[in-house]
Amino acid sequence: MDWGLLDRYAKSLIKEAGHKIRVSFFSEIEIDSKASANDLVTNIDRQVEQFFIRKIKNDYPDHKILGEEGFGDVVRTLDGVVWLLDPIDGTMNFIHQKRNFAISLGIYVDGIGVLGYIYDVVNDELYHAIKDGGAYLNDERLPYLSSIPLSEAIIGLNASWVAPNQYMDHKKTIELVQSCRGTRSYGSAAIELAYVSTGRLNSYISMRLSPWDIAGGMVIASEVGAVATNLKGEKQQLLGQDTFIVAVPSLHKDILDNYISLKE
Ligand code: 2AM
Ligand code: CA
Repeated sequence: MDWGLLDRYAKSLIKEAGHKIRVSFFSEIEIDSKASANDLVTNIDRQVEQFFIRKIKNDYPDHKILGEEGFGDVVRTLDGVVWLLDPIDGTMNFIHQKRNFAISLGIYVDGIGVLGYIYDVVNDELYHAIKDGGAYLNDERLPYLSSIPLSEAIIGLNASWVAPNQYMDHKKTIELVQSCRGTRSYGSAAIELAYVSTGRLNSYISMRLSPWDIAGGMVIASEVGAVATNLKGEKQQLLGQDTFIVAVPSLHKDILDNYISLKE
């Protein structure tokens, strides 16, 4: 496989999809809800996913595609080449704010992340990485992250995890909030992974993410020295929903050891 060629191909699809999304701002967007009233999807999420799938099926017919909106393949294993795609990560932001959303894409080979992309469409900022080849914002190489104590760290965290919730002891999360320098919540896992990779955030934590939310960002984060696992400290399975944390190793360990208590 010519990874450089596949990288250029993936970038060209992402840029074209980003253009389609920007154009969509000039027409009315159709909004539906999925599993719950606040789990939103639009005709644009669907159209962009279908655009990727049409192209990839034509140009790389033996690749599999796991897409959030379900137009891709039924993917039960990560054997072979698998594209993990979220056409719009942060759909609620897309609808309400027209910013703070991204196209999120990871290309995995036999379960290993080889290419990763996060495209902040509105700011025309493309984060990408090739395994063992470094991470980039547009064409600028992102520096390796330095370690940082929790007392100086800014953590990406949704307020839902500080309120009583079904996944974790929220009193520990309150302690985390009180022990770090500050918290932020952007509403797009992909954007938050990009921010951790550039050092704008030092960690990002979520109780419930899907493979397409994080697959691309994990390749990027790994190239700048961050570790991404679930909140038990285990490797992400990337075949179903899971908890999630990304941070440089010392901060990752401190948060998991001292501030996370999962409910069984
Ligand atoms: P989405 O916009 O593609 O749905 C918001 O906090 C982040 O969590 C976004 O990346 C969002 O992705 C994701 N998210 C929201 N609801 C989710 C759910 N029910 N399961 C998994 N991920 C979800
Ligand atoms: Ca989405």
